[in-house]
Amino acid sequence: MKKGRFSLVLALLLGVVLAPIASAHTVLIGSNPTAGATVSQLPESIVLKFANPLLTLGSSSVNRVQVVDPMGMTITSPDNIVKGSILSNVLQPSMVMSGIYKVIFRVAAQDGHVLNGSFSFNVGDTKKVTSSIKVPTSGSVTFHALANGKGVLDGVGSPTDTASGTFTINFDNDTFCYQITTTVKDITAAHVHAANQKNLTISDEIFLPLQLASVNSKSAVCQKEDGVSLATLAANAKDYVFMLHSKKYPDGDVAGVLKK
Ligand SMILES: [Cu+2]
Repeated sequence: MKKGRFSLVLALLLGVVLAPIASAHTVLIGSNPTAGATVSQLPESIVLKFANPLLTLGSSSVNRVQVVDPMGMTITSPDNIVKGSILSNVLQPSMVMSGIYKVIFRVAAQDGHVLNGSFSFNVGDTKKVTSSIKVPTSGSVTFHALANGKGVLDGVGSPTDTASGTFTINFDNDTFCYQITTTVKDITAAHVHAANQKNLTISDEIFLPLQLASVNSKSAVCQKEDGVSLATLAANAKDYVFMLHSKKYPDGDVAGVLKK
């Protein structure tokens, strides 16, 4: 093969291989509210703008955005609206509070490439926000929790089961380590949920998933989490519960508030 022709073939091959990769990565180029912004009021909707048009498959939702309020409650609606490169969702907060709101999104570009991402914005006065958004860069904090069936919303959990857990947030490496001891049998899932003690509600949304390997194990299990989530949990631990779900009590067998 002549050199010129070889280059042409090579260029064609590279073109075929590289072109999809180059165009596959769509990126978030803007949002309202913008990432890290402090806004005085919660807007009526969250709007994300991407570099490329998003994939739509009829009415099925492949593009999603979720906004989680400072209590860990999801306030986005089930309807994700896509118009070209813009994804939006109308916010439906049951109550508006100041603090850190987390935005989590998952979108697909038209070639099917999936982009996951998250960011936070703050609602409230700047002073308050700077103190609440501060993520420690070192140190650790440990919480203990005793869980029982009465801790589950409306006390519908097990009348006899109990559990205790030790939870350590380590800001040196943004890890969440925990160990759970319990009498609960056939555990199906373990989570940390946001709990509003005032209204006695527990969010269905999982704030942090817990690994079942931590249950009745001899050593703690650790997982990496983002600093904002850990700082939120550390600052408002009493507003969070750990919950064990079982085959017998799928909506919650036992739950208990995190205490220092
Ligand atoms: Cu749960």
